[in-house]
Formats: sequence, structure tokens, C-alpha cells
Amino acid sequence: MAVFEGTFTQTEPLRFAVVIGRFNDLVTGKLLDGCQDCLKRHGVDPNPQGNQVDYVWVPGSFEVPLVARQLALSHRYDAVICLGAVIRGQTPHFDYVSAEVSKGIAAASFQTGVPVIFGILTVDTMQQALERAGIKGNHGWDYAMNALEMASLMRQLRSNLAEPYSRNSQSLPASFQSATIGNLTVESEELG
Ligand code: INI
Repeated sequence: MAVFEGTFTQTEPLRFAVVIGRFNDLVTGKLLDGCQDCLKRHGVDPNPQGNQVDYVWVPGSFEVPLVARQLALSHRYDAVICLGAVIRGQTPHFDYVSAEVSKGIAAASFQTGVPVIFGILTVDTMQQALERAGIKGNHGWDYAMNALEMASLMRQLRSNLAEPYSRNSQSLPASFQSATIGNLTVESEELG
């Protein structure tokens, strides 16, 4: 059997899209700086004129999932990185925006099979946001690391799992079934 893990070294073939919310751009701009710094230091060319990273700006975090899903559906990217900052105010608006963006990003990833990184800060104050976007550390860097890891992991899984099982029947699990319909061999693993 095997252990699969993402790596951070073979980055030349990787392609990324970054979706950034303009709302609270004092914060999201800093997250983007951290994200680009990380990608660059891991051998990815973050230049929008290059061929490894595309950028899409949207009005706010609420719009991020729609665009992330569209980008993921194109299958041009190994991962989509979503950057946003939702800061609690005096109204329930925070709860609506943060709930939808988190559900939407998860759905975009599940529906497309492409890693979509949840790089949306959800905090109580601007101070907390800035601390996470450069003052104490920069979560933008971490989100890029997550994207690098997932991008390389998914490439490994795709290439290793392309063939469901070895043709050597000795290696098939007991639940494996094979049926021939016409000249088509249908292979499946029994559920349950
Ligand atoms: N968008 C954010 O990214 N962060 C916020 O804190 C925020 N607040 O608090 O209102 C916010 N609102 C805008 C929202 O994302 C949409 O752009 C807007 O509602 C239009 O659909």
C-alpha cells in the first residue's frame, strides 16, 4: 500500500487562481502579499503576466464562492485560493456573509474536485484581522502553503489512482466485482 503526501518542491507545472475580495482591502491586499511571497519562495512565478497564477478581484467575500467555482470548473488550475476578510460589526450581516462564504467554498471544492482554499479571515475586529495579515503573521502565506500541498497531492492521487486496481487479481480486494457487458468490462467495488 502507500502513503500520499503533498510536496512543496516540484512547483514548475502547477497553476493557481487567486480570488480576492475588495471589501476590507486593507486586509485582503496584505493577505495577497503574503500569498504571493510564499508562492514565489516556492518557485511559483506569481506575476499575472506569467503562466502560473491568475487573479480575480470580486466586490466582497460573498461573491468569492461563485467565482471560485467557475475557475475550478475550467480545470485550468491545480488549486484556487480564496482571500477575504469578514469582520464582525454591529449587525448580523457578518453571520450571513461568513456562513455563505464558508459553505460556498466547500461546495465549490466538492463539486469540482479541485482544491479550493478557504483563505477567508472571520474575526471580531480590524485589529484581529491586521494581526493575521502581517502585523503578527500573515495567513496569506499559510493559505498559499495549503494550496501548494493540495495541488501536488491531487496530482499524485490522479496519477496513482487512475487505474483503480492492478489487473493482477491477487491484489484485488474481496469486494471487487467485474462484469462483461458486450465487449465492455465493467469493474466495481461492492458497496456496504
Ligand atoms: N464583505 C466582506 O468581504 N467582508 C465583510 O466584513 C463584509 N461585511 O461585513 O459587510 C462584506 N460584505 C459585502 C459582501 O461580501 C458582498 O460583497 C455584498 O453583500 C454584495 O453582495
